[in-house]
Amino acid sequence: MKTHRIALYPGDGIGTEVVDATVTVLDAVQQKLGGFQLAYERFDWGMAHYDKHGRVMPEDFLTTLKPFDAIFLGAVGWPARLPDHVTLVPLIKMRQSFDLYACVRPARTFPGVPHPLRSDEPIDVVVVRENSEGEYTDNGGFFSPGTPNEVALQTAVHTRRGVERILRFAFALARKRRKKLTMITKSNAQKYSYVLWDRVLVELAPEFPDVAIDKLHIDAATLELVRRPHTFDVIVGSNLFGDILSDLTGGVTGSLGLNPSANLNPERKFPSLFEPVHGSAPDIAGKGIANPTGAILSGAMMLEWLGEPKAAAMIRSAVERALAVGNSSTPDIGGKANTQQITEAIVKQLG
Ligand code: GGG
Repeated sequence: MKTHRIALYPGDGIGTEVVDATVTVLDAVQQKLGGFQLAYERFDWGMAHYDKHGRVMPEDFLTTLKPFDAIFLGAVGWPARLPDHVTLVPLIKMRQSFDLYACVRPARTFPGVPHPLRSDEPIDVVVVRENSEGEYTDNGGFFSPGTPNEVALQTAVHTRRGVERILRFAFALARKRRKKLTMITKSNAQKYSYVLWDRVLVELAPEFPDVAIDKLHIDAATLELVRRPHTFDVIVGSNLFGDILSDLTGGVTGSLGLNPSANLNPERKFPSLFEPVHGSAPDIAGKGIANPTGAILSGAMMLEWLGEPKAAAMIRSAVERALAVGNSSTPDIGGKANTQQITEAIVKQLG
């Protein structure tokens, strides 16, 4: 029987709650289907580690994680205690050191889940976010810190190799879906970095003649994703734009709590990382009302990646059925159920 080794990194706030819920569902699926096993190892990094050791993760954490088949993360951050730019470091380090350059963030509407838009057209989009460079490169510094003359410099890095590989990935994904790719830039104002994106898109397009291409600047994209989100299929953008747009696609489809994500190393040289799109939500942490759906669907993405498509499909259908019933919805999607109740409802729907 195939065993997949999973590193669990629950992190902070509701991260631990949604990871526990996901493990419950993953365990139920493996018991029902058989044929594979998940062997977890749990790492209590984040604020818990900081309290004991004065840092959010051990220095050698990447060496610890490298032998795993996949990493499953809950959420990071507790801004009242430590600045977010400190708690986010391990996540960015994993993405950059393990070359997890393709961040895949699907968002869709679900029958039974209200969303804030007037139109009832179903929405089904995937944001593909460049995940290894761009605006999240650790490249900058302060000059004369704390003085009236202070200068902060932060330089984004966009390499031809980085842009080309993420566009190829997005084209290939669009080809498997509704064959429509929208690239987001701000090349009218950022005349070097995003002009490179424009050029590479034109160069690659002939390789994908069956994929219809559209381009939008980030400002227009935010407007159009509210006005006509159902017309989008695959959206590709830089690290920062992908991060922003995937919160928006979460918002227009009902709740960020529903959205999964995969941080992939498509060449499989390193373990890929799976996490809900949402953060640690300190305001509701410990109350037992977090929506675990985004994390559970991230678990489905992980199983698909690990070569267990049947198990992944089983989870997706169970989530869909549980949400359609309605009485198992958490408060973020207008219901009264708690994390445990929606998790039990999903397990029940596994059939
Ligand atoms: N679920 C992971 C998490 O905590 N995300 C919060 C966040 O701010 N992430 C930033 C990013 O994805 O770059």
